[in-house]
Amino acid sequence: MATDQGETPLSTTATVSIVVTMSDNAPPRFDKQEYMTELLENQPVFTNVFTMMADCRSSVIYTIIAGNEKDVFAINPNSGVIFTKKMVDYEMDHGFNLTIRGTSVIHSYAVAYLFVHVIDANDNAPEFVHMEYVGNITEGAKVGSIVLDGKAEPLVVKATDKDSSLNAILMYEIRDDFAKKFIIIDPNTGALRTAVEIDHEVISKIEMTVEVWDMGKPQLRSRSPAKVTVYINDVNDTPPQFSAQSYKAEVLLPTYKDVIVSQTVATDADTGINSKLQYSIVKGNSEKRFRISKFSGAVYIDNEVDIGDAYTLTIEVYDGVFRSQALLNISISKPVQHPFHFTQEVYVASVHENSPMEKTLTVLQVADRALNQQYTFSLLNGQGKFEMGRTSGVLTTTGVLFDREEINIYNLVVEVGYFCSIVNF
Ligand SMILES: [Ca+2]
Ligand SMILES: [Ca+2]
Ligand SMILES: [Ca+2]
Ligand SMILES: [Ca+2]
Repeated sequence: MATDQGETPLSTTATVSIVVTMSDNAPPRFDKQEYMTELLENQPVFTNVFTMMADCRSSVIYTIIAGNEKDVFAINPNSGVIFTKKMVDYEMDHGFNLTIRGTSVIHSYAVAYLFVHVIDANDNAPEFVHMEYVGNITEGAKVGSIVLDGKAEPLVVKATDKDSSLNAILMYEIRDDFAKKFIIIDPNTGALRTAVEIDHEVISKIEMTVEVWDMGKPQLRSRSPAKVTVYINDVNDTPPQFSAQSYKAEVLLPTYKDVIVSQTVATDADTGINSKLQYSIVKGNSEKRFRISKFSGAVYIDNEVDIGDAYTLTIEVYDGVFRSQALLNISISKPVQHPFHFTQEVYVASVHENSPMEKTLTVLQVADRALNQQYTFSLLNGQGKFEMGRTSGVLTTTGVLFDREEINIYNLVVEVGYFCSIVNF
């Protein structure tokens, strides 16, 4: 109450601090409901993972009550330290969700959760899906063309890595310097492309080994490299070529049908069907004196009756796309008088049809045989069914069957020549 005397009322304040303490009966209490920690894979057993702590007036006994089905972890019941009992493999388990219970002496308890993230280590080397890859590319394909597999899909060299993220990011590399000039591998995808235009006639296949690395630390590479073969498919881009621009042949009279006149030869740098050649006479054979074997290029007499003195044939070779030509100059000449002749002008022999035996038919001989002269006999027609001993003059069959109904008489022409052997005394 205020008075005139200016009395000041006496008063004071007091602060009461109330400390709320845990009751002896209160259950243990974790400061969080959920905890999180990390554990690198492959750590030795007894590695400490985390320490669980719950407040309690009394001592607390810790136990793992769930999430430890694989028996990987143990907890020290008194300290709450969680440690490993087994090595952890990230490739098997990415994490564990443990439930921990803290129990007081009077059996009141609290529960908290610990999530253990397992961290990947680079403990797996990459491995190729296949050890061998085969691809192909067409010759002349422009730079950067994709190498294809047998199904005409892009050829991709592929490896896998059981790890994760950087530990499983792969880099491919061609090991051979020679192959690298022709083929480039995409380091990230393993797809193959051409580095240059490739000519089948120069190189028809490229073999290489490919290695793969991961990007982990330390970097691991596959235990063995993959083998890659790239075939360069041929294109018919090369014309056939005769061995000469013109050929010369001499035919001695008398001559007969099927006597060989000349053998023309052409080659083609392509392969397979692109070098399969066909020969024909395109000019100079209006009298049909000659014929050419379509596939061998051999030119034969076809009609010798009243044959002229000289012919110039244009021979053509064709590979399905390109044609090339050569000339064949044939001179028909009367035989010069030789100082020797056969013992007979005509030899006659017979052979049984359908006999597969090689049979000696007759022996041709030279009259006026001079000393030191070697004679050589050659059969001018009938090749295939008959053979002539080059120096013996023995005419035999080859064992190819004869059919009397097909042909019942063969006229064979044999030429004889000689060379002198020099004898020194
Ligand atoms: Ca790993
Ligand atoms: Ca790895
Ligand atoms: Ca070619
Ligand atoms: Ca060709």
